[in-house]
Amino acid sequence: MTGRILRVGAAQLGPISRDESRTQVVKRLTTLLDRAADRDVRLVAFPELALTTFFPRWYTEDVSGHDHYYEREMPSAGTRPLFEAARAHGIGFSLGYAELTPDGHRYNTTILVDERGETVGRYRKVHIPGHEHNEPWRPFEHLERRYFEESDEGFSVWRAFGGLVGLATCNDRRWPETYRELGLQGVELILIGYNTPIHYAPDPGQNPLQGFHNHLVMQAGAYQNGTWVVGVAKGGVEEGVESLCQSAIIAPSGQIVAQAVTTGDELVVADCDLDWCRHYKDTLFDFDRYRRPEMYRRLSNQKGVIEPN
Ligand code: ING
Repeated sequence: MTGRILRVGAAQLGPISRDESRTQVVKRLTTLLDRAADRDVRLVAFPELALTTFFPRWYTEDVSGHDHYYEREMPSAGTRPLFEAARAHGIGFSLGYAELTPDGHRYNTTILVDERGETVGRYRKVHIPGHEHNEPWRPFEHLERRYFEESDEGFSVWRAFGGLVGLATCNDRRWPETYRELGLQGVELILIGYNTPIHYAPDPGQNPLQGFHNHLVMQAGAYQNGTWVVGVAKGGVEEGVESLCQSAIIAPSGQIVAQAVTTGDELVVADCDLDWCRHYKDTLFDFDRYRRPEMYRRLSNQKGVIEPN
């Protein structure tokens, strides 16, 4: 490869228990950063909600019942050691966490931090899956729609690490709109953290397909937009809930070039040639030449299905 090579690490996390402290978790994150430094990695992607257990699996009467899982400032005393370790190594990172804003808004947030330890981007999750109210019939809940607001800030791409980097989170990866919104900004690398339970209560028939669907959507998104995609899990059996791992680094061709082989803390590394994107952006997916937005009016004007009469 002769282009702009960016060595990327997907820092997969195994389970985080409900009472694991920020200090204990940050120690795990800095250990993965140390491993990344040993392998000359320049950018590390951490999962969604990487500082705590996936707390939306439990219902609380008062929405503020989980507020101790949120960050009111970033970095904070508990997370500053992560920023300091990254800066010391000269490594950038993305980090997913629960954000509680000073005016009381709750978001499922991911930040992009450069090699100097400066936050260069922030993304708040757009597609919030699951349900809003207590559904005790489930073996575990998926109350993201109770504990996080849908972001109205949309999808952004930042110039960083010698390329064009975008962020998305978990359920976002299942929606083609996510990748195209980033693709129309020229994105060359999309970092996506996820927490995905294997059991899908509304349709358990999907359970054996979780791994297939996980890679399917990210490989499609990569190929159809000529971009690298890094999917990084927090998985394993977390508080009794089996969650998908299979973190993967996917090339603009849609090929998986590296993937996790464990269900624990694991660093998956690949050399991402950002110039590889041009092979697709300048040919098959030359958007300016081939797209027909005047034919796609439904895509941005219609929410649900409207069938013909
Ligand atoms: N998790 C899940 C995801 O989209 C989910 C929600 C679980 C969807 C299982 C389908 C099956 O991967 C988050 N956090 O969005």
